Amino acid sequence: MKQDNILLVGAGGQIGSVLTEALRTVHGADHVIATDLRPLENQSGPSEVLDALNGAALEELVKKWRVNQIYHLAAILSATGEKDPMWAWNINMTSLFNVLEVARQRSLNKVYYPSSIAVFGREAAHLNTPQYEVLIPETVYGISKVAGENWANYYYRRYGLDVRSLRYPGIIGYQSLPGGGTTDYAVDIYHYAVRNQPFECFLRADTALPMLYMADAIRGTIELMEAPANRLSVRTSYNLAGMTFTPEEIAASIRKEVPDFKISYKPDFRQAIADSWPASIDDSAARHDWGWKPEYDLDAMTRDMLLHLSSD
Ligand code: NAD
Ligand code: AKB
Repeated sequence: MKQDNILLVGAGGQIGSVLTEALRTVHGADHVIATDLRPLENQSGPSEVLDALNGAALEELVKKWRVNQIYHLAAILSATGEKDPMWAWNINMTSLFNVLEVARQRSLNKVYYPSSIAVFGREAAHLNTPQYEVLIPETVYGISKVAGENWANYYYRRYGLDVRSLRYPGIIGYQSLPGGGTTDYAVDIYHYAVRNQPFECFLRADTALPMLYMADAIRGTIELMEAPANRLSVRTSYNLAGMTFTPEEIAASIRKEVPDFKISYKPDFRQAIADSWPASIDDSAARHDWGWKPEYDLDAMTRDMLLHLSSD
């Protein structure tokens, strides 16, 4: 069997840094090339500097490393994107087109492109949001993800390019810090808890959002990418669920381990973004097609987060 050479774009981010190491374990460290805007430190395999807006530079790296799969993780997330919508749109779309075009022109095997629960807006069902639902997002980030999912589907149908995608909920992990999203509070809160500091939450106490532990997100991503192509019925992006909780519920879960933990609430502009997103999503298509099943619930995640952050 031909050895895969995998290039990650945006490998220095919250998910990319963890996914890079997981892919190196599966495919061999020398066959996973991590790239980002700035030099990446503490790498166990090759890394390069790449601005994904530069399609020629991306193609050079694909040739240099004989790449046959790209994981495209670079994006401007929901909260940062609202500060400069045209800049965010340009980065999210131009980088995607550069990845899709080099993959098409050089006949790469597979492309991974994460989407988000940000594709949904207030018109979508708030609870158990279906796979096929009206998509009227209210952030430039969500608009770019709806467009991106449709371009993924277009490249699959028109050119036969094997693009695969998951609509991640908010991802929570101890290994890395989040990069400008609306769900970031659910990572930050654990860092305050292990330092015994009170936490001020930028969302209201009762704001329920879909979330997923990093270990599940990484396993799900690799399982999707390894699934036989003929099992995949969704070529836009699969809904992926793990758990749902509010800020007051995650604080209560932390209090089971850190009884004195204190939280206060000061909602800002991110509240409106969160209010436009579902509280929970239906991932039965992912479960049916390629066997998706999350392992962590809120309390299991809290124990694991606090264990790892306390030992740092
Ligand atoms: P992040 O912001 O932590 O990391 C993104 C990385 O992309 C950063 O390291 C950044 O330097 C890099 N980047 C930005 N512009 C670039 C460019 N022009 N060229 C090359 N690299 C560039 O994001 P993340 O949380 O790791 O998310 C990864 C992907 O997963 C994104 O597409 C995001 O939309 C998606 N996603 C993430 C979450 C989550 O909760 N983290 C949820 C849903 C979807
Ligand atoms: C964000 O909050 O922007 C991301 C996401 C859910 O896409 N974490």
